[in-house]
Amino acid sequence: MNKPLKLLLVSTPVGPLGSGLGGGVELTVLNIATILRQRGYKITIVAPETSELESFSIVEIPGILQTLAQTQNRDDPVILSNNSVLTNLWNYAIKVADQYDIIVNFAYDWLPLFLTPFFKGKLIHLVSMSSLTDVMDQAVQNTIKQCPGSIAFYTQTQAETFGLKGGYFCLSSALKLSEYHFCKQPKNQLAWVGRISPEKGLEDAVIASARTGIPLLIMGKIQDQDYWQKIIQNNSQAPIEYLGFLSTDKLQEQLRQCRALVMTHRWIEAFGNVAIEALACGVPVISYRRGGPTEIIRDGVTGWLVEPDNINQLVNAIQKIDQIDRLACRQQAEREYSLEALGDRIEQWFFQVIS
Ligand code: HBI
Repeated sequence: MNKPLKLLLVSTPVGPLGSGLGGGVELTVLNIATILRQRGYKITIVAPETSELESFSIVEIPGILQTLAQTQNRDDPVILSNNSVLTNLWNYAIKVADQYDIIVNFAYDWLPLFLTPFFKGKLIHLVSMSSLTDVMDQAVQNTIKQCPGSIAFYTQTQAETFGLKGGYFCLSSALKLSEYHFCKQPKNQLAWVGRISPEKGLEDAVIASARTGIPLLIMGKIQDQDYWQKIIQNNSQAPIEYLGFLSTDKLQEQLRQCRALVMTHRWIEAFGNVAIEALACGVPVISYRRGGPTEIIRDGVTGWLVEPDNINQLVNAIQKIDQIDRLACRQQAEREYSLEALGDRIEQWFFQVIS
């Protein structure tokens, strides 16, 4: 590589980096920035004000946070409030675009997708969720038609929810394996990790915990307080413990001591970063056979995939979790989800786009 490429990473407008509001995409931005800086790229991150991301300096942009796409109806119009941080983020990107070789968008929003053709082939997108609204589906399809290869998804399953046949890239995901420590002998407890919001289906894991009598550690940001309160009221006997939204180190410290991670999502999870965090600690994953986790978990080898929304099958899988070899879980993470593997996939994508 002659001179190092200059990259601008434009973060999600739903919350500052480090707040947990951005869910899995916060970890994705950090991992991509980390591996590419290691490979000599010049990284600039632009994100809502008060964002923090380890040692990365961030261009902080003010404005009203964007409505969560997963709370919208399928036929909702595009929302762009006055002084929207999304608009402000992209006004900034337009202003500085000529200083960068590649601009990577992490927002699941109409505006950056619509702008793609005006950025002369240097604006590319990681779409962070499955299909949710007609207006986003249309924007994704148009962008791929006008600028083939400019969109990447985490998984094939996720891409298919947009009715796509090709013209896109699948990045999968990754994590810093050195931050996750293998645990051979767990305590008699289960883990549930994620944004506490209706699309994540926490109530099913709580009911499974009550039925098996195995304590359930719950970790993640409470995004929908009413939803959380309802779960507590409806399951007062369940042996659950809420540990809050934890840093990666504190999260893995708790997660590694669990017999399994339970994934009970209602929606088609685009990937499921929490699944590879569990595998990296040697924790098997029990998940609904829906979305990204179906491409991560080796059924019967590194966890169990069960019929979606079937709590009986969830309970059965929990009761046979000891059949899974915890070391095999860690080894899968090392093979498929290292930062190096992600770095290779990202560079493949970049070179496809640049050439
Ligand atoms: N909603 N409108 C919108 N834009 C985003 O970028 C967005 C979102 N909802 C959730 C989200 N991003 C992140 O939590 C992803 O990691 C899923």
